[in-house]
Amino acid sequence: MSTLTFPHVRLELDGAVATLVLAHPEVLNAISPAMLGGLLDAMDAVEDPARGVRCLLVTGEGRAFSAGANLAGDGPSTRANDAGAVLETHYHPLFRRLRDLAMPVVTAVNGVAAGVGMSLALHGDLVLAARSAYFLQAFRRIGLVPDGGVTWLLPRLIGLARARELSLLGERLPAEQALAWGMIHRVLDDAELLPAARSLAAELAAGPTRALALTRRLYWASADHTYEQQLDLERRAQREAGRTRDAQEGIRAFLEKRKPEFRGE
Ligand code: T3D
Repeated sequence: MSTLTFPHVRLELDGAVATLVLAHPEVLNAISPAMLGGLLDAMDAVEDPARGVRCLLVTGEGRAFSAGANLAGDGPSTRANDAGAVLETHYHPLFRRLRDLAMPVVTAVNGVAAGVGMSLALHGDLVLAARSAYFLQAFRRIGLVPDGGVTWLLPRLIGLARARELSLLGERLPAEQALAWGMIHRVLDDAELLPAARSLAAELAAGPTRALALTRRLYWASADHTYEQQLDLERRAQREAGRTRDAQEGIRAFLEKRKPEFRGE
């Protein structure tokens, strides 16, 4: 395993799994412009083909996933003239890269995920949470609006009524309730979270990466598409997937009654 360090971010590379750790525990991994720079640089490493990463796992150091935007220093309180500017310059490029990443993304929510930290957590294809974790639409508590794509994601995950309620009231949503609402995928005992997330990430990393990347692209697109558009996109994606070496290997392995060995090619 090797580790790359960036401002308030650590990238742990273990085989085909990259674990992106938000690493500013003194402020519950609140996201500052410096951390955002670190995250974007870490994404360059994740996407570097030479590193062979086939699954990204995102988690936080210490007792939080992330408390959202860092309200100290050069946080939104000191950008009163345009608290939205940093969205355009930093957050949106990061979230678009996560959306377009050519591999599955797992998020392991190890504690509070508040504000834009909750938005980040929900960008996982699979969201795992510790039993003690909770989600918080903290924005309204400081007079800001939900951001980081969460007003697009939340209604699609849990329905408009629940999304509105979470954002307007700013009440804690415990992990178990988030699971019951279908917002996240698994809740684990706190000590089990990281081992379970790593094991799931390793399983995904050993999968047919190009087909998995196309699959996540299909689901991201589906929310804005008609049925006919989606049929067309599926057809084009299937043509691409069918040409991969992994598809040939998958079919051959099925016929030979053995486990396929996918290489992400
Ligand atoms: O321009 C832009 O950036 C626009 C983008 C905005 C997007 C957003 O995300 S807005 C929402 C920002 N986040 C919040 O409003 C949440 C603020 N934090 C909290 O409400 C609480 O900390 C939590 C409910 C998340 C956790 O509470 P608790 O009691 O477990 O911990 P704590 O004692 O409040 O926090 C521990 C430390 O972390 C504390 O520092 P200290 O006293 O030990 O020196 C606290 O100040 C610090 N901390 C927590 N959250 C933030 C933070 N420091 C800076 N920014 C934070 N967001």
